[in-house]
Amino acid sequence: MSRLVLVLGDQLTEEIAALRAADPSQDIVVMAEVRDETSYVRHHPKKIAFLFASMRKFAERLRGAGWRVLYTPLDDPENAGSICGELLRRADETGATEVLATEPGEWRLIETLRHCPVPVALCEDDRFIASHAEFESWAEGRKSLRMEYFYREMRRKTGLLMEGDTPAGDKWNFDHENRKPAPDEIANDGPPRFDPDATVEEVLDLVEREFASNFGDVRPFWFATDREEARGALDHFVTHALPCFGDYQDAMLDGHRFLYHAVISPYLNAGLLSPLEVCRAAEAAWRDGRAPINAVEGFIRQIIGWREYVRGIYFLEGPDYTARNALGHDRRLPDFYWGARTHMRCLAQSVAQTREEAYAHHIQRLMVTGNFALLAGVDPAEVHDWYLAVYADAYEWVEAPNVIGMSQFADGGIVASKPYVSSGAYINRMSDYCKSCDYAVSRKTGEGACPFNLLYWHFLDRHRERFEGNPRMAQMYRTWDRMDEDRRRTVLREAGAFLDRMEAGETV
Ligand code: FAD
Ligand code: DLZ
Ligand code: SF4
Repeated sequence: MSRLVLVLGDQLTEEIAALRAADPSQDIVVMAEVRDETSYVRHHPKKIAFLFASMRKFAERLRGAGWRVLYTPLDDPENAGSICGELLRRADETGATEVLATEPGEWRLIETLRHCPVPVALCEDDRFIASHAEFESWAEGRKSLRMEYFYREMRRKTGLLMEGDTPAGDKWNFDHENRKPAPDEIANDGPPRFDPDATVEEVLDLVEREFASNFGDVRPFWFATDREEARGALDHFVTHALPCFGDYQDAMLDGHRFLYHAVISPYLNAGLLSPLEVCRAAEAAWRDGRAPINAVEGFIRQIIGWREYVRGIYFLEGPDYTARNALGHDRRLPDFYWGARTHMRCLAQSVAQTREEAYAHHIQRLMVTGNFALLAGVDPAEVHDWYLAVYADAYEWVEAPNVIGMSQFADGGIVASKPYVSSGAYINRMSDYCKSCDYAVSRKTGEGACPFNLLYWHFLDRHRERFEGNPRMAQMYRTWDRMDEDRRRTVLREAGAFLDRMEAGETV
């Protein structure tokens, strides 16, 4: 008796566990574009287009490799609208009584599959370096789950940048050489842009028709949509950007959206690239003298360190993680996150880029959009929904720990040892946004003062009880306490007035 093999939109590799466990001569692959998946948040049209085009091409690839594939496009009149609905329909059609699937990257869908009317056997998703059991055993009994120690385990496990038992270059972490302010010249034009072929064009038309009111531009569309193109994007990064990756990892420039970033997260997360192949390509560049150790170590740490670590946290913490709100924040997400006008250049730029590209790099996400939401006290659930919707690489397993944990401190300090908050000074040091902003970053109070300067102290003041005992924040509180009483009152009053105007829907 044949079985159905479910392949989800972010499981596009022949190495996915359910395919490895199945038999192409008997079992039938099911793939489906469904409303339930396109609507749990209002995804950016580029994200939907990227996934649908990549799914369609992957289905063809599987057919070419001898699989029977039942593929349901979104506009198929028979489309049941949900993954389980499609499984049931295909089970009726083929007489299959069981489904093999690879564990989804979101609790919501795991629960759905567990309660599907057709029995679903879930295989663990082993595209990651650490299994659930390994992460759990690393975490067990630790007072704090800091990424750095986990990362060292992953280095030992993979042998990446290791000379026997010793880290290459005699150090685990070269970050003190990284994170320079933005340079005047960027010697990289960004990722390669792939011209849409007929399959992609068809999907773009569909997405334009069906998701016209979602935030984001579907065209111009330039993402890779199959493995070969994604590999081309990786090779391009290693040659043209990796050598400077570490130095300018935290820089932001008005005219350069990608700087020296890889722009491969959509491909990694959807299965078009594997984390180990990416890291091996970077390591080879260092071994051959094509990229320095600070760049390569920093890059590999993002993948076998941060990426694996956040996934571990998501599954360790369980389905209620996204509902956490340790700081009790409850403000609405301001409309300028959805493109309404703002005078804050850093936010306007990061949001405009997000609308056009479905991409922003880490520091824009953490220190501009994330920083502002945290300082302003926005409800983390709203912040979470925004990030899950607007980035082409966003799936809950990776997005939630970054947003709820790292960026919004809503998990109470599991991921971050202190909140990632800064005044305008940090943004000014790392970017050129402030030069063309309506606000003055040098002004701390009064007409035209940078809102980040006001909100920074407002945040520290309102969360004093929680944070003043944190040794990493003691200096900030000492600085605040040294200000004279009048000045502190002015800062808090102006910050409050700014938040009131923002809530009232004024352009701020
Ligand atoms: P590069 O800067 O070139 O880094 C290389 C790779 O390292 C990335 O492709 C990514 O796979 C990995 N990586 C780097 N940092 C992280 C991290 N913190 N967590 C996981 N992987 C990491 N990443 C996502 O893949 N999906 C998300 O939904 C997502 N949401 C985020 C939300 C916030 C608030 C923050 C602060 C970060 C988020 N990140 C997310 C992490 C990071 O911003 C992106 O992975 C990165 O910007 C992707 O662009 P890139 O490929 O150019 O990355
Ligand atoms: C994100 C997404 C979207 C927009 N659409 C589909 C879809 O139509 N069919 C599908 O199989 N997967 C889709 N996905 C990816 C799933 O939402 C993803 O597998 C889960 O969020 C778990 O990571
Ligand atoms: Fe952003 Fe303030 Fe700089 Fe304007 S002055 S770009 S609001 S940090």
